[in-house]
Amino acid sequence: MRNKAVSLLSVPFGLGGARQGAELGPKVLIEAGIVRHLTNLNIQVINEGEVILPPVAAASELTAIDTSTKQFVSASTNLKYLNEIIMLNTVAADRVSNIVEQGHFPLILGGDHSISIGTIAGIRRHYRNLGVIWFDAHGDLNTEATSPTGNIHGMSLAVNLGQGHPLLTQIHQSAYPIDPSKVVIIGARSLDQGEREYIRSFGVTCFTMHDIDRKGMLRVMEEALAIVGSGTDGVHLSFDIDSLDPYEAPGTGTPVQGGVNYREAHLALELMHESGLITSAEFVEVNPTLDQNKRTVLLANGLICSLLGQTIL
Ligand code: B3U
Ligand code: MN
Ligand code: MN
Repeated sequence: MRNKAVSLLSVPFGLGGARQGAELGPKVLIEAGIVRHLTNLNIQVINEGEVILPPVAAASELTAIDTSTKQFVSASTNLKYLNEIIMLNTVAADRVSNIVEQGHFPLILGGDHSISIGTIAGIRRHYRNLGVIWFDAHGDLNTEATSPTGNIHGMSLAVNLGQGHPLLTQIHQSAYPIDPSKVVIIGARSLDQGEREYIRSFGVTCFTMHDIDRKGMLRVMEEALAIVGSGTDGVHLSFDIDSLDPYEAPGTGTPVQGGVNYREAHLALELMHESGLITSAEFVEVNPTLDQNKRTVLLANGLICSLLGQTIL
């Protein structure tokens, strides 16, 4: 992360979420001055523009696109917007991969959390042993079989670990696998039964709000960074703004009370900066249509600055 140019990539996509509006996140974050703030930290920022959803041919609900053959195939699924999510993430993976190839730090602005299927697919092409820190109120570890909603943003971590619809996991073809024991979820307080079972059986570490209350954010982050920092060659931060308490971050589609507070979140990101371990990051699920006085957007801006080296003194 240190001394690297930052490539800022916008992914204005919201069809993976429960409500409309997350697609407006990147524009509003940029309008709030994120490029200027980072430039003030002496960071070279390259604005890479947007990942645009390619035209998706009308298809019946029971078909999906196989990106390797470009054919419609039977998907027999209740996954919402599967085609759109396949197409979007296939493009996003190449864009992110390109940024890593250039030696820049990829900073991705979402979008709902389904975009991480593509961003992490792109990153995984370059890191043999990628660690992942997943800040979230949720586990995002559902599959078609366990999802209560069919919303793919609740399945993205599972897909990133190779579980889920084959047309989604296929986006990760020719990438190095992620070891679930190098994945740490932080801030969880809304897990579905299938997600709990997944966490236990695959050895993902999950620091729930209970753990944060008991140990404090400092110790949680020390333990998390020790896990993702050993035996890995890069660490991706996937930061869902709904990890924060809705009082701090009302502008998000699926708020859950009892979340991380403002100071804990800044501390966590400052510690990630200090560790020097983070090699890519995304900030997702900012929904400006649900925000109150730009509170969430300004918070997300500040958190990005903490991750990239802003200090109080
Ligand atoms: N676990 C639920 C709810 C949810 C997941 N991610 C978000 N909401 N943001 C689901 O739909 O899978
Ligand atoms: Mn999420
Ligand atoms: Mn979430």
